[in-house]
Amino acid sequence: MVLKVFGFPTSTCTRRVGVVLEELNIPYELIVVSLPKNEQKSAAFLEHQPFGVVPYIVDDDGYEIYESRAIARYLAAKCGSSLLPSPSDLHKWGKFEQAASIEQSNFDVFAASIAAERVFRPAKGLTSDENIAQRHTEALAAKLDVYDVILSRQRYLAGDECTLADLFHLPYGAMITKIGINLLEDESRRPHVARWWKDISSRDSWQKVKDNLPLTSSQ
Ligand SMILES: N[C@@H](CCC(=O)N[C@@H](CS)C(=O)NCC(=O)O)C(=O)O
Repeated sequence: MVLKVFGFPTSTCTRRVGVVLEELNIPYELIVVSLPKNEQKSAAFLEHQPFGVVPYIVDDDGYEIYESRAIARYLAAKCGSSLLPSPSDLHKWGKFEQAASIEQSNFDVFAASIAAERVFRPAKGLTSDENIAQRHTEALAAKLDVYDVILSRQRYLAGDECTLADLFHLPYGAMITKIGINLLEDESRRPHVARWWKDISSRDSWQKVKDNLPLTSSQ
């Protein structure tokens, strides 16, 4: 049985899993759960993901897991990939966990909120709060100033090797960039962030899933 991803092709969290599947060359099939039709709130879906959000995966041996970052860690651990340092290399693993935590506390919280106000709410015909979008854009800019200092000393967020912590930024980073928020590509203000963003966003894995997750993998 091929690994199945239950998600939505353009969903940021589904593509967070997609980019990791592509990095690891794991064949997969996308089973579309329609967000516009609210299928993620159906009783059948809630049996697998009780919070009613995509994605979850069913691995080739029937094992199920949800939460995009947990799925990514599970898959990288299964493959023994260097994208996830092993706890046996304690110092490297610690820096990876630090970087993964930085992404959730200092990036995702703001970028997801900007996307909610500027992309998701308008798409659903809901009014958005421009003050929140503005405030969170300013907050994210300040956090990325700190990223620039970190990335002036090392190539990636956890050290000199790319890890899942870098890849976790791709879906929301690409979304805010696409709507014209020039925080990641501004070479004059944040040259090291711009170098890092260009590096991770040009990876083949991301190029394959950046617009949507295909129904089946290309391997
Ligand atoms: N922390 C979860 C978040 C999942 C999530 O928020 N998924 C969104 C799509 S990116 C969703 O299903 N939204 C529909 C809804 O909230 O009903 C993860 O990373 O998997």
